[in-house]
Amino acid sequence: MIRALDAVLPALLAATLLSRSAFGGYGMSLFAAQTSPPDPCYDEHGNPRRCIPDFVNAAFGKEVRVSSTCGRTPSRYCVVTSAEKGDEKTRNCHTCDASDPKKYHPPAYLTDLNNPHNLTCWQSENFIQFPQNVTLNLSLGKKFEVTYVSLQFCSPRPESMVIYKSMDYGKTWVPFQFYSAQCRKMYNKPNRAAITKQNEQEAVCTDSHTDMYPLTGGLIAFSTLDGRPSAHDFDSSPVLQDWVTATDIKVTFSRLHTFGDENEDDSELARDSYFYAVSDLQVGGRCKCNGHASRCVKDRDGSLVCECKHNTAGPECDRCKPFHYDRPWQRATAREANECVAKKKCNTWSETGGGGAILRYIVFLVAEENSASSGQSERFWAVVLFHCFGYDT
Ligand SMILES: [Ca+2]
Repeated sequence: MIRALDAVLPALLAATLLSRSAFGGYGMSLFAAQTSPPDPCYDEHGNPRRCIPDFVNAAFGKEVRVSSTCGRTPSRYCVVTSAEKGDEKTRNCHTCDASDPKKYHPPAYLTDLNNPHNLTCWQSENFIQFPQNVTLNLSLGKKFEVTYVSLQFCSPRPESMVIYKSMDYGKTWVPFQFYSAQCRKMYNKPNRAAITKQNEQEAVCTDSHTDMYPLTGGLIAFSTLDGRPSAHDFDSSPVLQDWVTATDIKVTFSRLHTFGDENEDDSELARDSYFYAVSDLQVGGRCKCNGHASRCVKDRDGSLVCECKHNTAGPECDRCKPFHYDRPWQRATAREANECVAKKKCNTWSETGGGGAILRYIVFLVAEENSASSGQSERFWAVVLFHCFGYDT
């Protein structure tokens, strides 16, 4: 470390001297320009343009509420390790113990750092089989535009499962996607139904990714726009903009895959081999700001909100900020920022330089009204004054 610093320091010093001699007194402003990058919501001329927050895994580090986790009382579970179909099954048994960090499989392992060389798996209790289910519930804290939901399994993938979304913080849920080896029987849905312009906002069922193999490491990835006709014209499809919007994601594991041995003689061993285990739950998407913010930040209450630009306001920049109602709010598109604008009348006052004089006159009037203590007109002028100050800020 010290040796590295020895090598770096002279280089830094030389670079500093060089920049001073080359740029004279402008060394600091050059540095300042580097530390405050240009606002992506405005172009180089200061004109508003669409801006969007970075693409993130919105599940990362978040708490997932699950309906079942193994090891509340230490319990045996067994992993079937035959590599290929038709091979003789071998089972290796272990203990799940929620009080032992070496043997626990808590829900936090669903959204921790996913290191492929050291997988950490959440695991359910054994043999919670249909009609009982196991649910994973994730709150994103605000509206996101979700591109995909993915699960990487440590156990075999479920025989049947559903991904749901909520747009109202978990009050109501709609299905995003059904997965089942038997779509009709489990969910009364046709297998792999076509999505047309008429049903773009409908969840479909598929039997892909429902095979029992691989016994570990299988993936389920649901892409919200995949196969939906208006996806290529997302900007002008309110239906799909709505479809990808979610505040919460819920996954329901409906049915376990089994080898059909759970009712045989050694059923206990078999049943201890069937559970759901997931190493990584991801929700890929962007904080939803309707094209009017380039990032989301925590507000004073610790809630995630858009950092709204273009004279917009609200958690999703979904309305115009006060005194900027001259035209209706609109989502920004690639072509048009659709910024909110102040009412023209007051703009004109400011632009012509008359605003100041008029405001001074209003202040005078208000003062006079105050001294006259005429309640009604005093309120009226206060409103006008408030209005025009608002426009000027
Ligand atoms: Ca993990």
